[in-house]
Amino acid sequence: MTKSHVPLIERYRDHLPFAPEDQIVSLQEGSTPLLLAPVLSGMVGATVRLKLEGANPTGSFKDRGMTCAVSAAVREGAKAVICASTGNTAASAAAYAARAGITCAVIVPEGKIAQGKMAQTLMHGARVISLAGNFDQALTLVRELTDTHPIVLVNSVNEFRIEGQKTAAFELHEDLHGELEALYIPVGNAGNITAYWRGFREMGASPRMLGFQAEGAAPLVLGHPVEHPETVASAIRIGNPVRWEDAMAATTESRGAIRAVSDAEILAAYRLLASKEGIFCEPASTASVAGLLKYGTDGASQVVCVLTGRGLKDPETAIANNDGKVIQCVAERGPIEEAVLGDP
Ligand code: AN7
Repeated sequence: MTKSHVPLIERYRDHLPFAPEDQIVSLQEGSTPLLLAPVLSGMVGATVRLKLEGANPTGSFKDRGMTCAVSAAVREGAKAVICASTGNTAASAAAYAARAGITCAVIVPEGKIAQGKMAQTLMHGARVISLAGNFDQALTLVRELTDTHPIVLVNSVNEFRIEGQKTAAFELHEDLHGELEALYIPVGNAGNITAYWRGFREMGASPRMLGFQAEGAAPLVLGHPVEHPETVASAIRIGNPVRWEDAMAATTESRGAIRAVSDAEILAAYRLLASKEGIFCEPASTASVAGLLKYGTDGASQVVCVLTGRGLKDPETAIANNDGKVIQCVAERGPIEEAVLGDP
């Protein structure tokens, strides 16, 4: 098997809390591409690479943690898992639960999760509860529920999630032979930045951890929870991150920072990546690139932006933020010629 065909837990078993005899639930996640970004590199004067986490089986980085969380749940004999989610955790939990043959419930903020994620979650057969409230309220409620019912919580408060997610740092460390100087990463609930830092530390590496929140949902930048978070990047519309302390420790220890980018900057990076680098990822992912373009590299020459989820997750935002017009045409030679070759 090539390494891309090895389940993440098998590839990194020495670093993960699973024994060889443990049955694992895998969709062959991890081992994602690391792609050079020539246009971005030219713009910032450094070698910029993109970690394409949307290449995971359900289209986001969540699968790394979910293979571990669901495998551990099954090992404990669990029959059900639950999460609160802005969409990607729900899609991933639903897929891994389906694969494991256990049930899954997800609580999502009403009207605030992208269509692709909703489609996935429903197709995998999860019970979807649309909450008249935001992500932070949903998470508080599932935590209460799992305190009193035998359902395993698979949000990133679950340590197995962080353990699985840290493998992305292992891959970067291997692929770049330890030369990475700075990591640009979107931050919502702050599980991912926590996990990368843990992974780098286990490899003896310490690149600067540069996290980016959307301006309207930037509690870690403001230093206090945001009661009504708002951003076009629905995946990171989170006002009170669970991994608050861990994220602050990661940035302090690595001499990094958590900073804010505006929705306009997120959308500009979203269009730039798709139209100039050929990479279509969802808006939350492009917070990392928006941060790179806004704040620069501060002297680092080898940097990586983590692109956490695919563009197809959120078709509505793509269609709504596009000036490329669709040209209507009758089925005749002359009008077609004009439509294809005429002035735009
Ligand atoms: C594409 O799915 O929180 O800082 O419930 O989907 O580890 O939370 C998603 C988060 C970045 C932020 N990019 O990661 C959820 C959820 C994408 C995401 C984040 C999310 P964390």
